[in-house]
Amino acid sequence: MAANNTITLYDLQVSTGATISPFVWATKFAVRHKGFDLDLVEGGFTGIMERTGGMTERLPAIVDDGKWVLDSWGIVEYLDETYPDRPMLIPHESVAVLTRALDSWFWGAAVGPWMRSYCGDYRDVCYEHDKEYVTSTREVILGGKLEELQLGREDRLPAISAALEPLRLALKESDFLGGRTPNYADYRIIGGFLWLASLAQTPALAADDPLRPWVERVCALYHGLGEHPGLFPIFGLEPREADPPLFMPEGVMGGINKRNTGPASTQAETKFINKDD
Ligand SMILES: N[C@@H](CCC(=O)N[C@@H](CS)C(=O)NCC(=O)O)C(=O)O
Repeated sequence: MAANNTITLYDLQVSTGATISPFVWATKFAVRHKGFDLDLVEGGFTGIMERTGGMTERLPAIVDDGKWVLDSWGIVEYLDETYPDRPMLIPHESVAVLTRALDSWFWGAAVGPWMRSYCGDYRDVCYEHDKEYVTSTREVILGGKLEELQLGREDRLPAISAALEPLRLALKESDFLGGRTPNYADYRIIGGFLWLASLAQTPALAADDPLRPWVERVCALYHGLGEHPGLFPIFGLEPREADPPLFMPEGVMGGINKRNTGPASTQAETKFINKDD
């Protein structure tokens, strides 16, 4: 049992003091969801091995009453297995399956493309002593000079915003991805938004993006866990004339949101299919 109801978490921060790692963000929320207090061990990208006494070169890692647990997903499994009497992060096995799918889609649709649009900012916001390491490793991963790769991002950001429609649709009728209350799916996805907010020098999403209330709702949890003063605004992208819509207007939604309530509800669609205008 966590001593003093507190779990130690190794953080991964930038020069503003904000957490950068999406996995660490998700883990911060996960620990608080279980009702534990956080004891943060601060630090940046270099020196993780030294800080953790050789336990890991990747973060997050937690220490619960002397027990080390590595990996964000491993930590969630550990917390639910060890503390089943506290609120569950994965309240049903289907949440694990669907969260894996959602997370994978979100990285492909948003986090990856945002990384290529903000990789210079990512390096610039790091601690001075981390910049050389972050530049050399990320230039290998991304295959180019960071400041060159992010050039022209204003042409790419609208399409990344538009690609988030499945998330907007999921949250249209629900306060959280967990339904009436949040679960690990919310924390996993907010991790990506907070990662962006830790570094973005220009907004990525429209000020009136329908996702904004959910982002703000999750960030406000646990006494404003996601409202660190070092974060930058991610809402406020101004669409240019030739840009595609940053999000779909109300009513233009398919899939589960388009309910068949009888022939009257499908009349317009049937006319369209039969081309009889
Ligand atoms: N599968 C791991 C991934 C953790 C990971 O890649 N963390 C990154 C930060 S986002 C890290 O520690 N990077 C250290 C480095 O780049 O040297 C998890 O989910 O915890």
